[in-house]
Amino acid sequence: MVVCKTPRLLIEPSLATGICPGCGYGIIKRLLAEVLEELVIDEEAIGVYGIGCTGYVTRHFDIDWLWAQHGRAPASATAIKRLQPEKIVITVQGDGDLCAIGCSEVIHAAVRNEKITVFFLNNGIYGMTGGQMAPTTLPDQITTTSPQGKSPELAGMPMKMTEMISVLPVAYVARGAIYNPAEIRKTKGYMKQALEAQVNNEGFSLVEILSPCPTNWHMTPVKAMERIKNKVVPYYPLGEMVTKGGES
Ligand SMILES: Cc1ncc(C[n+]2csc(CCOP(=O)(O)OP(=O)(O)O)c2C)c(N)n1
Ligand SMILES: [Mg+2]
Repeated sequence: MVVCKTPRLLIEPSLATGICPGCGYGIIKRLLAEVLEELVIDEEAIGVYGIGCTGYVTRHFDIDWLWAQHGRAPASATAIKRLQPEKIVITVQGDGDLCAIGCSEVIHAAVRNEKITVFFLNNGIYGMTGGQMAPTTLPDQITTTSPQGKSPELAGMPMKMTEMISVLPVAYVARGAIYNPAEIRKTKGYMKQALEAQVNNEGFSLVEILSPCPTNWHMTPVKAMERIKNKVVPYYPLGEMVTKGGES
């Protein structure tokens, strides 16, 4: 018999998650709780989160959380980690938060090789505010601010923040997805490695996770998962980009 224990950190009643049906953030939340507990760092963890639906990841998640305005989570996390180096400091940020409105903060935290771990939840859209175009929106994707489809000529190609960070002197960088059990398992492995980099004092780590937003993509949850595999991954390839401070 497989025993599937709910992580101790997740204390919410099942109906109070806040997320839409089929949103990937529930899976990511579960993975985050599992990795913190499996690495036995759940007592030391402090989280900083941005504006947007990523806030739902923190709901009834039993660690201390600080809410930072758009994109400023890496700056706040820097302060917390420098003041309390024994803590494990993470950020949970959306693509609008991390790539658009607060774009510079994550880059400079990476340039400084701060010993923090960034979890970058990329659903290719401003989820919470009703599905506006983000720098991560794919060409031709219809959003509320690109009703004819995103024009690369006017708005650029999808921004590859994770690749940009991977050329900096950082400890660990990877991109995962959660569209099937095998990818969920791999993503969990990346999250673990990123946190281990911080435990071992190696420096900055980041894991981007491609996540579905069926509500704003106007798709069923199943179709949204298929879209990630067939449409999003070709732009955003999966895998590790930096391990052990650039040895990969
Ligand atoms: C300083 C500030 N600017 C803008 C907003 C409006 N706002 C709230 S959530 C959001 C979009 C967030 O998108 P993303 O980071 O991708 O998160 P998601 O909801 O998709 O998880 C915006 C623009 C705000 N709340 N605060
Ligand atoms: Mg988003």
